[in-house]
Amino acid sequence: MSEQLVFQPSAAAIARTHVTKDQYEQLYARSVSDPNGFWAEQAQRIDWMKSPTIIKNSTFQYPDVSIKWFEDGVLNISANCIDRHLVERGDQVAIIWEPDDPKAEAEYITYAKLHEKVSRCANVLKSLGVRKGDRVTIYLPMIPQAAYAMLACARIGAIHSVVFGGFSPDALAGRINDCDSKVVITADEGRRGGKTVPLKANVDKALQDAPGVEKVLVVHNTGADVLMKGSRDVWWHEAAAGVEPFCDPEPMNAEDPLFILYTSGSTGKPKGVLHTTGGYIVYASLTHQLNFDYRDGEVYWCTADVGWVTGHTYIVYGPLANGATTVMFEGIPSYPDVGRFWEVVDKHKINIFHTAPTAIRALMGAGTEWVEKADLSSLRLLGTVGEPINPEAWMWYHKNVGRGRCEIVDTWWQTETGGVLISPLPGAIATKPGSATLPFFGVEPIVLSPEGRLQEQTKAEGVLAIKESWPGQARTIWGDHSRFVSTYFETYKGYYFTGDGCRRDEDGYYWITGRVDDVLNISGHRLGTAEIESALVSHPKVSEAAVVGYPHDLKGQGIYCYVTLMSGETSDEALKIELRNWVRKEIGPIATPDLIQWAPGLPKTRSGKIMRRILRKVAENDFGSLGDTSTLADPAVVTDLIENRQNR
Ligand code: 6R9
Repeated sequence: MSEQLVFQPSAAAIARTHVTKDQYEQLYARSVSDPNGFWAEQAQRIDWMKSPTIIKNSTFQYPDVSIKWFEDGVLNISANCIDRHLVERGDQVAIIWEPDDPKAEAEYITYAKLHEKVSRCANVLKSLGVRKGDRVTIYLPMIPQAAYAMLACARIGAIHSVVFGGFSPDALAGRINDCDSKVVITADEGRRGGKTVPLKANVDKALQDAPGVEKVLVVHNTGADVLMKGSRDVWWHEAAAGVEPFCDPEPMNAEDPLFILYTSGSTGKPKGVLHTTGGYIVYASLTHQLNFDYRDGEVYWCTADVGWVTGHTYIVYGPLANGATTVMFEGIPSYPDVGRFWEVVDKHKINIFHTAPTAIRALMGAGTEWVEKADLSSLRLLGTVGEPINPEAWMWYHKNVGRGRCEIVDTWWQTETGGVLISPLPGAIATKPGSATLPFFGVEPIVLSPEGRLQEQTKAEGVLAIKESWPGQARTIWGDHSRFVSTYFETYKGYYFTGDGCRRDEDGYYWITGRVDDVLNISGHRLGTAEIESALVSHPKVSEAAVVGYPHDLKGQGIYCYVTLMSGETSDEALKIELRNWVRKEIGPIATPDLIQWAPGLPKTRSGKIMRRILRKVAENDFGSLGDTSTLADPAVVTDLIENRQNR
């Protein structure tokens, strides 16, 4: 599809926009030339207990990287997301909860109710011994208690670490131990797509390897019979009934930690990305308002899970800071049928709908009759996030879901960036299918050659880096600042390196081409090849494994595993199934291998390094251009790999 396809903002979008095209250009120029002035003004959208006088104090200078914003400001995020709305919109719905089962009752939680629920949870956490600065792991399904728990932590100054409910007990234990959580919040079970997920049983298993946990707070969700361990396990509803329905928000310094979120990197175990208070909430609320052109009274639905950063910033913190009505959906797009998203849009009269390209591609494959059946006239704007969107999926979304009327907002960002960095502002920026378009205020993207040369001409291709700090950015990796510095600031000194490749076209538009490191993006979920490899080699029959991504029609990328077995083991279908299940058990279902190839040997350099470039090419079926193979220790290995490739 042509890059020349350009969609100008609709007249309706122009008429209502918070930011016009001219204002975007002027404000953008100001935001980068005078960050202190620009962000001092933007900070006023937040209620501060003490206003900040120092705005930006950040340097990307290697190795002394230090990121601080609003550092003498004092505030509480829970008060900003709840209390300050009570006078004007106590009776307005803050959260609409749509259950997995369409026949079950939806819940409408007003800001007044949210205040009570969060306060009670905060008091329960205090009664369990949680103090400011303590870590609390949240392992919950998409139920309102997930938002209550996050906000309750923020209210008392505890640092939450939300772990996606699809992760295995092992993965959960690793994350609990890494940040030393004393308290875990979970549910008896979760529900998803008509199935149940044994969350409490998973926690029980995880805690065998996480002895530091003292208390487990359990939501009574499905009513399943679960084991409650005497002094350790506490029912949420019982504890909440016994505490006061109000709790003073703790004064927090702008740079006090708000949350840790584990995400995959190219090497080693997942990193605990740390976000702090002031800069994060200013950035989350501003980007939520401007990227979606959010107005009071609109119903906004982001289909992400709170276990990912999108759920943090664009289901909970950004929308609630703006006094929005935000939808939490417990289910999946295909249950009970592939019309579910559109039914929910119709049912709750959604104005702004935000989802991932992988969901769009899957629903596109299901045919247009599902979309046509529903009344989608409430929709005004459609967002996408999580991975590059192919122009075909963009066009399908625009034509069939948006019926040609809705702005499409492709938002590029990362767990580490806290909020959107590149995205069209509706009503201001023309869109091109497949491009995330232009940077947000204060964001200075640059394109570097892989060797690190700055590409100064507008039209350029290379790796994407960011020149200067913005308020929403992660401050460090929990317990490992040197890993933070080496991961993001060492390869291209003086810049934040995103790990993504990109093109910049003649209009300065950014086209993200995907990761250039060993991070996979499977249906919008981030996974490190190293994590999957280490799960595979922990199986007693596996001697070596190398994992790469390959193009996958629905998932964007699929997981391709090359596995070398211990000598004497039989390479058969039964073992492939066993290994697939093994990885699911070790990490979780999202990491299930798509293709496994038995590899008697892996292509290695003479110094023993696996040549992943070759493995990627074979997995992509592109072995005509393997590049330089002269450093291979044993070239015959490659012939075998090509003959036995799985992705034909
Ligand atoms: C928010 C989120 C980050 C990685 C990122 C990039 C990919 C996200 C994208 C996109 C192209 C978009 N990504 N949004 N690629 N266009 N609109 O997804 O965070 O889970 O940390 O993933 O996802 O590769 O580097 P996270």
